[in-house]
Amino acid sequence: MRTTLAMSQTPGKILITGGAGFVGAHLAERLLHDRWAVRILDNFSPQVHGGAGPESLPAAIRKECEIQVGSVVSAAAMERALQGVRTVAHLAAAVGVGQSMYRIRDYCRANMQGTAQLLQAILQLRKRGQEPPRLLVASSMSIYGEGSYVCRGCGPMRPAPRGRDQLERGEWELRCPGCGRALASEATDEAKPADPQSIYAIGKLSQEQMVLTFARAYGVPGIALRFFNIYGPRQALSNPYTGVVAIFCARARAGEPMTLYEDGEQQRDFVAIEDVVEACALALGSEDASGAYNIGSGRRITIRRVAEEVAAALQTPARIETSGRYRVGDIRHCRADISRARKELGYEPRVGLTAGLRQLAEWISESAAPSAPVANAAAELRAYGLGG
Ligand code: UD2
Repeated sequence: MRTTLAMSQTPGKILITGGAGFVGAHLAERLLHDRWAVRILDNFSPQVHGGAGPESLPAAIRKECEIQVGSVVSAAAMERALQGVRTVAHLAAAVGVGQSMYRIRDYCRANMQGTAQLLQAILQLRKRGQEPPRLLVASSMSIYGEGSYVCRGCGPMRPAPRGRDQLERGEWELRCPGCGRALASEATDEAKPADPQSIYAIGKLSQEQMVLTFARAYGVPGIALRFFNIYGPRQALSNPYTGVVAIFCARARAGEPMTLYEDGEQQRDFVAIEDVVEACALALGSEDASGAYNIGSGRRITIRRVAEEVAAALQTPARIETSGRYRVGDIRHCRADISRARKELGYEPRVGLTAGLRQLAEWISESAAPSAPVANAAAELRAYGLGG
């Protein structure tokens, strides 16, 4: 049975770290609507915000949230941000998977050190009599590495990632180590052991484990939401290290081809920001949610199909190129098994990809969303020997 916070109860003050980011700002709007008092701590990283500050945030957030500009790695900023809060949604993170492989120190600092600072600051305030807050941390499907698979001959498989020689040969699918058959991908549930394949993913796994371990030790609820591939309005299109949907939109708008890595038949689980925010609100409103939950759509789609859907949503005759190139560390297929979130949080994704991309396209056409070319991210990966 699920227990939710009683409607008469005011939910109190929440701190959203990274509250000016894509997920954070959508969550802030939703929680304002649900009568939370929302405080944001964000460093307005230029890679995400293009040099803009709080003035660029939606009006409701500017008017109704308390916005503190600062970094999660600063003890003083963190302690200030935590004053009087009953709940923390820890979303602040550096989020470029490829970039994490050559800016290792920056990523460890923002993601691991930032989380350490959050937890340390909570203990500082506890010494002064403030109850430790409930904790929700943004985790990621990246912690799984490859998704779950099955071999028709040998049964369920959790294969090791593809080696560089396999990628060099252009053999994209995973094969059964026993009989050599191509493996079929299956939904991945939370019991799959973690197998992170990037510094970013190691950081996400550490954040999740740090928060859940801390929560258990100090007797507060701790929740990690493992987000799959999120997309939607206000995604930072100019950030070349963001996800494939943003990259495809930026390229199509700039009249450049959308480039498919590998053969374009790799599969992912794309989840609309609206569904992600609903999952967060459900988790925050639940009295007994704890531990890790997959948050995706539960549906698989190929990247080629995503490119076609983006072109249709933007109503552009965009070119789609199959490059045969690859990125070291990319997985082949991963889709969420969302049974646990369904059962324990009451989560039910509602926005299909076509409708979700239409919302994204509307935002792009209404706003002056920047359309920077994104070629440099791929070039940087190649310069470090991380792309083929
Ligand atoms: C990574 C993380 C995920 C999340 C996401 C944020 C992993 C396994 N997952 O997911 O947790 O943080 O990044 O964006 O690390 N692709 C193209 N053309 C392009 C760009 C990408 O074909 O121009 C392909 C890419 O090879 C991959 C798929 O699109 O197969 C998705 O790539 P992505 O970077 O959007 O996200 P993904 O799944 O690596």
